[in-house]
Amino acid sequence: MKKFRNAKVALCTGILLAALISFAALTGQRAQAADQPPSNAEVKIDNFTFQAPSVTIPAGTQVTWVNRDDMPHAIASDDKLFKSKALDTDEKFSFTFTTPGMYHYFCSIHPKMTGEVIVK
Ligand SMILES: [Cu+2]
Repeated sequence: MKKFRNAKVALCTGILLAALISFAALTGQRAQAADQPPSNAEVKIDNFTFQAPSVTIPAGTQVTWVNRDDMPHAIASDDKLFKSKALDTDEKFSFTFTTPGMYHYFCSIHPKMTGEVIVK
């Protein structure tokens, strides 16, 4: 009987702990969201060019490339930080830049197409 009660107490403590942890996690997420609103930037690929060819963003920004051409294109960074598959018309590829620096990239199908992302 005593054993049973101990198990019950342990179960209750466990549930309480789990609830506390999820509450803390939720509160933490909300605080972070308030401090850093999600920022996004878009680079269109049209007529064999990246528009704009140079974008300047704060660290933590997600850049999304959208292929508006009727030809497939693929995004690859010079330093192999990111690489997309071949994007067909209207397909997208996203990458979040967390570290300040200059990031050069090109189209791996048409290497003459180049662009850069400057992260502040
Ligand atoms: Cu291309």
